Amino acid sequence: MAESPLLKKKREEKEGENGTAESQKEGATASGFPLADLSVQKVLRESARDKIIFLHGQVNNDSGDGTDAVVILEKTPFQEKNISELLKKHTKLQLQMSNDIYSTYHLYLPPELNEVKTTVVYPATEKHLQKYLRREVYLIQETGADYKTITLPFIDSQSFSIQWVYNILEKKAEADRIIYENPDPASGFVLIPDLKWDQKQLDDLYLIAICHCRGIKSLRDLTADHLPLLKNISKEGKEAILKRYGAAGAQLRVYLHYQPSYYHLHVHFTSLGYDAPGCSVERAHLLSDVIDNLELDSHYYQKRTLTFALRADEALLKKFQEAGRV
Ligand code: M7G
Repeated sequence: MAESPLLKKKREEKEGENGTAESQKEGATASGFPLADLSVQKVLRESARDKIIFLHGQVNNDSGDGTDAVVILEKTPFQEKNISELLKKHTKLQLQMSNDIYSTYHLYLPPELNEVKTTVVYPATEKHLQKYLRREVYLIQETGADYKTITLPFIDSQSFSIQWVYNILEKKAEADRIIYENPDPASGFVLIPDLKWDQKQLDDLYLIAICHCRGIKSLRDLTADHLPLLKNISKEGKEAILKRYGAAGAQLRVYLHYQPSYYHLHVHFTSLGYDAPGCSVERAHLLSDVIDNLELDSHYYQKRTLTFALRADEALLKKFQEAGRV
Protein backbone atom coordinates (compact mmCIF):
# COMPACT_ATOMS: atom_id res chain seq x y z
CA MET A 1 0.00 0.00 0.00
CA ALA A 2 2.07 2.86 -1.29
CA GLU A 3 1.95 6.17 0.49
CA SER A 4 1.09 8.78 -2.10
CA PRO A 5 3.68 11.50 -2.67
CA LEU A 6 1.15 14.05 -1.47
CA LEU A 7 0.32 12.11 1.68
CA LYS A 8 4.05 11.73 2.32
CA LYS A 9 4.64 15.44 1.81
CA LYS A 10 1.81 16.30 4.16
CA ARG A 11 3.09 13.88 6.80
CA GLU A 12 6.62 15.20 6.54
CA GLU A 13 5.40 18.77 6.83
CA LYS A 14 3.60 17.82 10.02
CA GLU A 15 6.53 15.95 11.53
CA GLY A 16 8.41 17.75 14.24
CA GLU A 17 11.78 16.95 15.80
CA ASN A 18 10.39 14.88 18.64
CA GLY A 19 7.94 12.78 16.67
CA THR A 20 4.96 13.45 14.51
CA ALA A 21 2.36 16.11 15.14
CA GLU A 22 -0.15 13.26 15.04
CA SER A 23 1.56 11.40 17.87
CA GLN A 24 1.77 14.58 19.92
CA LYS A 25 -1.94 15.10 19.41
CA GLU A 26 -2.65 11.50 20.43
CA GLY A 27 -0.49 12.03 23.51
CA ALA A 28 -2.57 15.04 24.45
CA THR A 29 -5.78 13.04 23.99
CA ALA A 30 -4.39 10.13 25.98
CA SER A 31 -3.42 12.45 28.81
CA GLY A 32 -7.01 13.75 28.78
CA PHE A 33 -8.52 10.29 29.14
CA PRO A 34 -7.46 7.98 31.98
CA LEU A 35 -7.20 4.76 29.95
CA ALA A 36 -5.38 2.88 32.71
CA ASP A 37 -8.29 3.54 35.11
CA LEU A 38 -10.92 2.23 32.74
CA SER A 39 -12.79 -0.67 34.23
CA VAL A 40 -14.16 -2.81 31.42
CA GLN A 41 -17.88 -3.57 31.89
CA LYS A 42 -18.54 -5.42 28.69
CA VAL A 43 -17.16 -6.25 25.26
CA LEU A 44 -19.79 -4.67 23.03
CA ARG A 45 -18.45 -6.17 19.82
CA GLU A 46 -15.26 -7.63 18.42
CA SER A 47 -14.02 -8.84 15.09
CA ALA A 48 -10.99 -11.06 14.65
CA ARG A 49 -11.05 -10.33 10.92
CA ASP A 50 -11.06 -6.56 11.34
CA LYS A 51 -8.80 -6.71 14.42
CA ILE A 52 -11.08 -4.40 16.34
CA ILE A 53 -12.74 -4.52 19.75
CA PHE A 54 -15.45 -2.21 21.13
CA LEU A 55 -15.46 -1.89 24.91
CA HIS A 56 -17.95 -0.46 27.34
CA GLY A 57 -15.91 0.79 30.26
CA GLN A 58 -16.37 3.01 33.29
CA VAL A 59 -14.13 5.62 34.83
CA ASN A 60 -14.74 6.59 38.44
CA ASN A 61 -15.65 10.26 38.80
CA ASP A 62 -15.03 12.51 41.85
CA SER A 63 -18.10 11.21 43.68
CA GLY A 64 -16.97 7.61 43.20
CA ASP A 65 -19.63 6.73 40.59
CA GLY A 66 -18.65 5.16 37.29
CA THR A 67 -19.00 7.31 34.15
CA ASP A 68 -19.61 5.32 31.00
CA ALA A 69 -17.13 5.33 28.13
CA VAL A 70 -16.88 3.53 24.82
CA VAL A 71 -13.31 2.65 23.90
CA ILE A 72 -12.56 1.22 20.46
CA LEU A 73 -9.19 -0.47 19.98
CA GLU A 74 -8.12 -1.25 16.44
CA LYS A 75 -4.89 -2.65 15.05
CA THR A 76 -3.77 -0.34 12.26
CA PRO A 77 -2.80 -1.43 8.74
CA PHE A 78 0.86 -1.91 7.87
CA GLN A 79 2.57 1.05 6.26
CA GLU A 80 4.93 0.21 3.43
CA LYS A 81 7.34 2.95 4.45
CA ASN A 82 7.83 1.28 7.86
CA ILE A 83 8.35 -2.31 6.71
CA SER A 84 12.16 -2.34 6.50
CA GLU A 85 12.42 -0.56 9.86
CA LEU A 86 9.97 -3.06 11.31
CA LEU A 87 12.02 -6.02 10.07
CA LYS A 88 15.27 -4.55 11.32
CA LYS A 89 14.12 -3.24 14.67
CA HIS A 90 12.00 -6.12 15.95
CA THR A 91 12.75 -7.00 19.55
CA LYS A 92 12.01 -10.74 19.36
CA LEU A 93 11.09 -13.39 16.80
CA GLN A 94 9.66 -16.40 18.58
CA LEU A 95 9.22 -19.63 16.69
CA GLN A 96 5.72 -21.13 17.00
CA MET A 97 6.03 -24.15 14.77
CA SER A 98 8.19 -25.48 12.00
CA ASN A 99 7.44 -28.20 9.45
CA ASP A 100 9.50 -28.80 6.33
CA ILE A 101 9.64 -25.43 4.52
CA TYR A 102 6.78 -23.95 6.63
CA SER A 103 7.17 -22.05 9.88
CA THR A 104 5.22 -19.49 11.92
CA TYR A 105 6.51 -16.97 14.45
CA HIS A 106 5.43 -14.35 16.90
CA LEU A 107 7.12 -11.12 15.96
CA TYR A 108 7.48 -8.55 18.75
CA LEU A 109 7.83 -4.94 17.64
CA PRO A 110 9.03 -1.77 19.32
CA PRO A 111 6.06 0.34 20.55
CA GLU A 112 6.39 3.06 17.89
CA LEU A 113 5.84 0.44 15.18
CA ASN A 114 3.05 -1.32 17.01
CA GLU A 115 0.41 1.31 17.68
CA VAL A 116 -3.24 0.60 18.31
CA LYS A 117 -5.73 3.20 17.07
CA THR A 118 -7.85 4.13 20.07
CA THR A 119 -11.15 5.96 19.76
CA VAL A 120 -12.84 7.19 22.91
CA VAL A 121 -16.41 8.38 23.43
CA TYR A 122 -16.48 9.84 26.92
CA PRO A 123 -18.83 10.36 28.57
CA ALA A 124 -20.84 7.92 26.48
CA THR A 125 -24.64 7.90 26.45
CA GLU A 126 -26.82 4.78 26.47
CA LYS A 127 -27.31 5.36 22.73
CA HIS A 128 -23.56 5.15 22.11
CA LEU A 129 -23.43 1.86 24.02
CA GLN A 130 -26.34 0.51 21.98
CA LYS A 131 -24.80 1.73 18.71
CA TYR A 132 -21.74 -0.45 19.14
CA LEU A 133 -23.41 -3.50 20.70
CA ARG A 134 -23.77 -6.37 18.26
CA ARG A 135 -27.40 -7.38 17.85
CA GLU A 136 -29.59 -9.18 15.35
CA VAL A 137 -30.64 -6.95 12.47
CA TYR A 138 -33.92 -6.68 10.56
CA LEU A 139 -34.63 -5.14 7.17
CA ILE A 140 -37.22 -2.37 7.07
CA GLN A 141 -38.93 -1.15 3.93
CA GLU A 142 -39.90 2.39 4.68
CA THR A 143 -42.42 3.98 2.32
CA GLY A 144 -42.69 7.75 1.96
CA ALA A 145 -45.77 7.61 4.19
CA ASP A 146 -43.92 5.49 6.81
CA TYR A 147 -41.25 8.16 6.92
CA LYS A 148 -43.81 10.87 7.71
CA THR A 149 -45.83 8.89 10.25
CA ILE A 150 -43.19 6.71 11.93
CA THR A 151 -39.58 7.74 11.26
CA LEU A 152 -39.79 11.55 11.25
CA PRO A 153 -41.75 11.82 14.54
CA PHE A 154 -39.26 9.37 16.03
CA ILE A 155 -36.21 11.37 14.86
CA ASP A 156 -37.80 14.58 16.18
CA SER A 157 -38.34 12.98 19.58
CA GLN A 158 -34.71 11.93 19.85
CA SER A 159 -31.88 13.98 21.23
CA PHE A 160 -28.78 12.34 19.78
CA SER A 161 -26.46 15.32 19.89
CA ILE A 162 -24.88 16.59 16.68
CA GLN A 163 -22.82 19.15 18.56
CA TRP A 164 -19.65 17.63 17.05
CA VAL A 165 -20.98 18.55 13.58
CA TYR A 166 -21.63 22.17 14.59
CA ASN A 167 -18.18 22.30 16.24
CA ILE A 168 -16.60 21.38 12.90
CA LEU A 169 -18.72 23.86 10.92
CA GLU A 170 -18.00 26.65 13.41
CA LYS A 171 -14.26 25.75 13.63
CA LYS A 172 -14.56 25.03 17.34
CA ALA A 173 -13.09 21.55 16.87
CA GLU A 174 -10.88 19.82 14.29
CA ALA A 175 -10.34 23.16 12.51
CA ASP A 176 -6.74 22.21 11.71
CA ARG A 177 -7.94 18.99 10.06
CA ILE A 178 -10.19 20.62 7.45
CA ILE A 179 -9.07 19.55 3.98
CA TYR A 180 -11.34 21.81 1.98
CA GLU A 181 -14.20 24.22 2.52
CA ASN A 182 -16.76 25.83 0.26
CA PRO A 183 -18.17 28.50 2.61
CA ASP A 184 -21.45 29.13 0.77
CA PRO A 185 -24.24 28.81 3.39
CA ALA A 186 -26.61 27.05 0.96
CA SER A 187 -24.38 25.07 -1.37
CA GLY A 188 -21.15 24.87 0.63
CA PHE A 189 -19.60 22.22 2.85
CA VAL A 190 -16.58 21.23 4.91
CA LEU A 191 -14.47 18.22 3.92
CA ILE A 192 -12.66 16.57 6.80
CA PRO A 193 -11.04 13.20 7.59
CA ASP A 194 -13.50 10.89 9.28
CA LEU A 195 -12.98 9.88 12.90
CA LYS A 196 -12.30 6.37 11.62
CA TRP A 197 -9.27 7.31 9.46
CA ASP A 198 -5.82 8.04 10.86
CA GLN A 199 -4.62 9.42 7.48
CA LYS A 200 -1.52 7.24 7.60
CA GLN A 201 -2.31 5.16 4.53
CA LEU A 202 -4.65 5.53 1.58
CA ASP A 203 -6.02 1.97 1.73
CA ASP A 204 -8.64 2.91 4.30
CA LEU A 205 -9.09 6.53 3.18
CA TYR A 206 -12.24 7.94 4.77
CA LEU A 207 -13.42 11.53 4.70
CA ILE A 208 -16.78 13.17 5.24
CA ALA A 209 -18.28 16.24 3.61
CA ILE A 210 -20.58 18.05 6.03
CA CYS A 211 -22.93 20.60 4.47
CA HIS A 212 -23.12 24.10 5.94
CA CYS A 213 -26.87 24.27 5.54
CA ARG A 214 -28.70 23.16 8.69
CA GLY A 215 -31.97 21.31 8.71
CA ILE A 216 -31.34 18.76 5.95
CA LYS A 217 -31.74 15.65 8.04
CA SER A 218 -31.06 12.94 5.50
CA LEU A 219 -31.61 11.62 2.01
CA ARG A 220 -35.38 11.87 2.62
CA ASP A 221 -35.21 15.70 2.70
CA LEU A 222 -33.35 16.06 -0.59
CA THR A 223 -35.04 17.63 -3.62
CA ALA A 224 -33.76 19.12 -6.87
CA ASP A 225 -33.17 22.35 -4.90
CA HIS A 226 -30.19 20.61 -3.30
CA LEU A 227 -28.55 19.65 -6.60
CA PRO A 228 -26.05 22.57 -6.52
CA LEU A 229 -24.95 21.48 -3.02
CA LEU A 230 -24.67 17.81 -3.99
CA LYS A 231 -22.82 18.58 -7.22
CA ASN A 232 -20.37 20.83 -5.34
CA ILE A 233 -19.72 18.07 -2.82
CA SER A 234 -19.15 15.55 -5.60
CA LYS A 235 -16.92 17.71 -7.80
CA GLU A 236 -15.02 19.81 -5.28
CA GLY A 237 -14.73 16.95 -2.77
CA LYS A 238 -13.06 14.69 -5.37
CA GLU A 239 -10.80 17.51 -6.57
CA ALA A 240 -9.70 18.28 -3.01
CA ILE A 241 -8.96 14.60 -2.32
CA LEU A 242 -6.95 14.30 -5.54
CA LYS A 243 -4.99 17.41 -4.66
CA ARG A 244 -4.29 16.44 -1.07
CA TYR A 245 -3.91 12.67 -1.24
CA GLY A 246 -3.40 11.87 -4.91
CA ALA A 247 -6.45 9.56 -4.98
CA ALA A 248 -8.46 9.91 -8.20
CA GLY A 249 -12.25 10.39 -8.14
CA ALA A 250 -12.74 7.09 -9.98
CA GLN A 251 -11.06 5.33 -7.07
CA LEU A 252 -13.46 6.70 -4.50
CA ARG A 253 -16.81 5.44 -3.23
CA VAL A 254 -18.88 8.55 -2.51
CA TYR A 255 -22.18 7.91 -0.74
CA LEU A 256 -24.80 8.84 1.82
CA HIS A 257 -26.11 6.60 4.56
CA TYR A 258 -29.77 5.92 5.05
CA GLN A 259 -30.47 5.77 7.94
CA PRO A 260 -27.55 7.87 9.13
CA SER A 261 -26.53 7.98 12.78
CA TYR A 262 -26.43 11.79 12.77
CA TYR A 263 -29.26 13.73 11.15
CA HIS A 264 -27.33 16.56 9.53
CA LEU A 265 -26.60 15.90 5.87
CA HIS A 266 -23.12 14.53 5.24
CA VAL A 267 -21.49 12.49 2.48
CA HIS A 268 -18.94 9.70 2.95
CA PHE A 269 -15.81 9.46 0.75
CA THR A 270 -13.96 6.15 1.06
CA SER A 271 -11.36 4.29 -0.96
CA LEU A 272 -13.08 2.07 -3.52
CA GLY A 273 -10.86 -0.84 -2.50
CA TYR A 274 -11.79 -0.44 1.18
CA ASP A 275 -14.70 -2.44 2.53
CA ALA A 276 -15.69 0.42 4.85
CA PRO A 277 -18.20 -0.22 7.63
CA GLY A 278 -21.63 0.91 6.41
CA CYS A 279 -20.97 0.59 2.67
CA SER A 280 -23.38 -2.34 2.25
CA VAL A 281 -26.29 -2.16 -0.19
CA GLU A 282 -28.89 -1.73 2.55
CA ARG A 283 -27.26 1.45 3.82
CA ALA A 284 -25.11 3.20 1.20
CA HIS A 285 -26.58 5.37 -1.58
CA LEU A 286 -24.04 6.50 -4.16
CA LEU A 287 -23.99 10.28 -4.47
CA SER A 288 -23.89 9.98 -8.28
CA ASP A 289 -27.14 7.94 -8.18
CA VAL A 290 -28.73 10.40 -5.77
CA ILE A 291 -27.91 13.30 -8.11
CA ASP A 292 -29.24 11.38 -11.11
CA ASN A 293 -32.46 10.41 -9.34
CA LEU A 294 -33.11 14.01 -8.27
CA GLU A 295 -32.55 15.18 -11.82
CA LEU A 296 -35.16 12.70 -13.00
CA ASP A 297 -37.65 13.59 -10.28
CA SER A 298 -37.27 16.37 -7.72
CA HIS A 299 -39.36 14.44 -5.15
CA TYR A 300 -37.83 11.04 -5.79
CA TYR A 301 -36.65 10.62 -2.17
CA GLN A 302 -39.96 11.74 -0.66
CA LYS A 303 -41.81 9.13 -2.73
CA ARG A 304 -39.74 6.02 -2.95
CA THR A 305 -39.53 3.15 -0.54
CA LEU A 306 -36.14 3.00 1.13
CA THR A 307 -34.76 -0.19 2.62
CA PHE A 308 -32.47 -0.22 5.65
CA ALA A 309 -31.50 -2.49 8.52
CA LEU A 310 -32.27 -1.85 12.18
CA ARG A 311 -30.78 -3.64 15.17
CA ALA A 312 -33.14 -5.60 17.40
CA ASP A 313 -32.74 -3.16 20.27
CA GLU A 314 -33.36 0.01 18.26
CA ALA A 315 -36.33 2.06 19.34
CA LEU A 316 -37.19 2.82 15.72
CA LEU A 317 -37.68 -0.90 15.06
CA LYS A 318 -40.18 -0.97 17.92
CA LYS A 319 -42.08 1.92 16.29
CA PHE A 320 -42.25 0.00 12.99
CA GLN A 321 -43.41 -3.12 14.86
CA GLU A 322 -46.10 -1.15 16.73
CA ALA A 323 -47.32 0.22 13.40
CA GLY A 324 -47.50 -3.34 12.04
CA ARG A 325 -44.89 -2.57 9.38
CA VAL A 326 -42.43 -5.34 10.33
P1 M7G B 1 -23.37 8.37 9.80
O1 M7G B 1 -23.79 7.87 8.48
O2 M7G B 1 -24.26 9.42 10.43
O3 M7G B 1 -23.28 7.23 10.84
O4 M7G B 1 -21.91 8.94 9.61
P2 M7G B 1 -22.26 6.09 11.20
O5 M7G B 1 -21.37 6.67 12.28
O6 M7G B 1 -23.15 5.02 11.78
O7 M7G B 1 -21.55 5.72 9.95
C1 M7G B 1 -21.27 9.78 10.49
C2 M7G B 1 -19.80 9.74 10.17
O8 M7G B 1 -19.14 10.73 10.94
C3 M7G B 1 -19.15 8.41 10.54
O9 M7G B 1 -18.37 7.92 9.47
C4 M7G B 1 -18.33 8.74 11.78
O10 M7G B 1 -17.15 7.95 11.91
C5 M7G B 1 -17.99 10.19 11.58
N1 M7G B 1 -17.81 10.92 12.83
C6 M7G B 1 -18.53 10.78 13.96
N2 M7G B 1 -18.09 11.66 14.89
C7 M7G B 1 -18.65 11.79 16.22
C8 M7G B 1 -17.06 12.37 14.34
C9 M7G B 1 -16.22 13.41 14.84
O11 M7G B 1 -16.31 13.89 15.97
N3 M7G B 1 -15.29 13.89 13.95
C10 M7G B 1 -15.15 13.38 12.68
N4 M7G B 1 -14.21 13.90 11.91
N5 M7G B 1 -15.93 12.39 12.20
C11 M7G B 1 -16.88 11.89 13.03
